[in-house]
Amino acid sequence: MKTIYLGLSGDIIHPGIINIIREAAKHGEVLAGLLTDSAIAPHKRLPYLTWAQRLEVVENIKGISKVVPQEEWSYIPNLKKYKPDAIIHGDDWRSGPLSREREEVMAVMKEMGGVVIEIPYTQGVNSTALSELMRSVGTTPDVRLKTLRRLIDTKKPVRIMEAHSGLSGLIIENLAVEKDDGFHSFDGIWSSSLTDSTSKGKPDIEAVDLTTRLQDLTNILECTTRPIIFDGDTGGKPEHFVFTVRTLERNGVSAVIIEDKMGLKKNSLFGTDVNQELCPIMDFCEKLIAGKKAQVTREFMIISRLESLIAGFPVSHALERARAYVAAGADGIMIHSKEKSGDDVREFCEKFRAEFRGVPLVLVPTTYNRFTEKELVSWGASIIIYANHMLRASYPAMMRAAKTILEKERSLEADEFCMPIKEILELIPGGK
Ligand code: SPV
Ligand code: MG
Repeated sequence: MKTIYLGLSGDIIHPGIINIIREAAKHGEVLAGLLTDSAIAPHKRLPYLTWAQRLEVVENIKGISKVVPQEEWSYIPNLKKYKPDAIIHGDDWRSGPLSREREEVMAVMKEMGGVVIEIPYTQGVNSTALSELMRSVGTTPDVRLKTLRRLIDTKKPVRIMEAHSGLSGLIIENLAVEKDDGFHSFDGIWSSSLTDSTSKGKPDIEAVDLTTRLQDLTNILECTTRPIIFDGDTGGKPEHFVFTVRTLERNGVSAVIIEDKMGLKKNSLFGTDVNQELCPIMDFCEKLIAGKKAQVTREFMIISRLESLIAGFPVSHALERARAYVAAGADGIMIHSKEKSGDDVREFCEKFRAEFRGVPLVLVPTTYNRFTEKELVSWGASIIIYANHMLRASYPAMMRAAKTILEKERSLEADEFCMPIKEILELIPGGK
């Protein structure tokens, strides 16, 4: 009996996949290579189902004889390991980003004396289109909340972008850019105190009223499915923070980041005139412990944000606090700095990673923005937050259109800076 290899994600099973399995089974025993989350995550959206759930589905499909993990996006390592007589694939990989992979597979199979079976792609149904449809249906708080931990376990970096409105949330949800290694998109959303308050024309001081922050967050929750990291400012008093944790969890937020400042918080990126006092270590730990005790799910994350470097203290000061916060139960550490060189953050990352290999480390490279994601990951970053770019991009665009109208005393010339009405109507599902 011949062995026919079929690589699949098994997340959304549709007639096109059943057709490939049926065709494969005609040639021999079907060996399914089930892609792991970490094989998929850098190239495509994380599957809706976990690997174990997908395994249970795929194992029970008629025509599949055996399932093995495919740990890489590329088929090659598994082809070399299992040496099947043939690999089967839809003929859609002849063009587009998979065509290079196809060539490599062809070469390897030839070398091993095997064959490549291509079958006509089933028109009108494919996983990507179905996935988009599922996204338009939405998600549940439970599924959304758990996604961040899955992403941290499978992808480096987890790429987070700020949203301050439903519209900015929609861009983050839907935008994908095709690169050599697949599609790049944002993995999740940063609910920023700075951009939330700025979009309302207010200063970025402490979130005195969580209710107002949550109203805006609701707009984002309603039209997106990606995980959310909430900027919790200082978290307030422990007695208040426990309610914040529960409220965020109930809404399906994956993580809250609280900063170790004290008193009336001001934005960390302000000039040097800000003499922000830091919270005593023990008091901050007490707040963390209260928050961790209050959470209902296992997956919700409380991340501690170190303000030592912002307040002018050395890396050793930040490290001492990081140790205390991790010991108190922090699920991750965010190190913040406004130093352009990035030297202080880099030093912190390297020293932190030497002590804590597995603790998620969050960076916000607003000022040290010349470093690429790959470079920041090499320092030890797990999550990268682009904290304010959607808001900062929108303001000059609005300004330009408004100025043009004032200058020309009509709106004709402003049209070139504006999205056509037709497109804006089509942007929102059901908006026409
Ligand atoms: C925010 O986005 O509100 C933040 C990050 O807290 S920063 O503005 O860089 O302090
Ligand atoms: Mg903030």
